[in-house]
Amino acid sequence: MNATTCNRIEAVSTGHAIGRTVFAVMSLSMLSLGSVPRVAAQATPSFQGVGSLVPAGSSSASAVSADGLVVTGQATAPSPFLGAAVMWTQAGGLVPLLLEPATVSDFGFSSTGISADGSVIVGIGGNQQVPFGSLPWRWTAATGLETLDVSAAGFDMGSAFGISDDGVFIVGSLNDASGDVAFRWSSDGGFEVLGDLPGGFNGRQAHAASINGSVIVGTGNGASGPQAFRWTSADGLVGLGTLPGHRFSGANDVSIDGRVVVGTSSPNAGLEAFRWTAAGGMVGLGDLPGGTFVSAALAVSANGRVVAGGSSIATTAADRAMIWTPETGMIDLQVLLSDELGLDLSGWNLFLATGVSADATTIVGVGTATNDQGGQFTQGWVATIPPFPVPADIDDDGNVNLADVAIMQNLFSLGASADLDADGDTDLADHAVMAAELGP
Ligand SMILES: [Ca+2]
Ligand SMILES: [Ca+2]
Ligand SMILES: [Ca+2]
Repeated sequence: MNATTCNRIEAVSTGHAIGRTVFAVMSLSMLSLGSVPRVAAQATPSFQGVGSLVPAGSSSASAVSADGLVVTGQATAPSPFLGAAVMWTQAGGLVPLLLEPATVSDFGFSSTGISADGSVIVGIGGNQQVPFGSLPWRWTAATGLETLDVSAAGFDMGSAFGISDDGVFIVGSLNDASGDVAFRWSSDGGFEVLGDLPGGFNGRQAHAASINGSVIVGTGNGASGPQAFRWTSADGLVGLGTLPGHRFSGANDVSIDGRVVVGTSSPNAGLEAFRWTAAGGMVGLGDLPGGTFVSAALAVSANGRVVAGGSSIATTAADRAMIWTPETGMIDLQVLLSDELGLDLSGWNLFLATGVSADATTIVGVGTATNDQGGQFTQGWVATIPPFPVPADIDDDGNVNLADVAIMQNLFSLGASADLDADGDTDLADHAVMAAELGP
């Protein structure tokens, strides 16, 4: 929302005609934006494995573009390579992303993040340059896979864990004998070290960034150990604490507007997924029935309302992919896909959801599939589901008011879902719903 719109909304924030007036303001503002185009959600639910690069090879999916059409991950690579980062599309299938000229890799390459438009992929790689460690890398169609020059920042090794939606800022950690620092990197600005929380030991990692890299989340050093942080240039690293009674936490993803952070919190052993907002603090997301009490949040939709990860149903580990929304709580994704949406998942066990598209109608992850010989092998997968409705009370504070309007308008301007009528797009009809909820 621009300042003018903001002021106008504040100026009409009292009185009987609030809903109608705000709606009028929003409508004008939206028309001036030219109705940000959004790729409509795939109408038909679907599920498929991403396959493998070599016979009987394994694969995994780690992230997906905003429109759900480009998936990245890693896979067993053709000899002499061990593991390759991969890109998957419906038309192109699984394609390896390799250093050019290709170099035999001692440890393999894996991807961790993808820009909103799918044009930039980042990850972690080891090769003969770094025989005992890893380097952050960046891939585009134009440049191929290139490692970032960590020596320019005075370090030996590093890892890229994520990228801003606009593809400009890569985030991760830089490592040397003295420990790790969290960084953000851009081609214009190079490496920028993000600092640390007060106290603690080494181990700082930036894991994800908001749309333009202005908010970065990850794991820093609290006085009692690893702690989730949220970084802005104005405030630096700010610790997000832990769930009550816990000691450790880590943040794994952030909404497009930087408002919602998800991750895991831990007492000592075990984990619980959390969702954090400035207003509500850190809230535990629970656990799927069965097994032990274990859950982890790895990804969040652009609007911060759909969380993806894993939880335990039978063992002591996260052995089943889950998604969570404020309205539904934690859902067993395999049950949703097979029992409720009627998809054929025979032979599959989905054990982790690792990424979601902007509107969370595409979900990617890792599971085990059964091959022709009846053996189990690890494989990445892509599922599409209908959109979850977004309530007018977007910030879940129990009231529909101008704070929700502001969030909705900001999400809309950023191209994220504020799909209040759950028809797969965000447009004036959704703003009409909001206006009606605001009341006369
Ligand atoms: Ca459980
Ligand atoms: Ca609200
Ligand atoms: Ca809609």
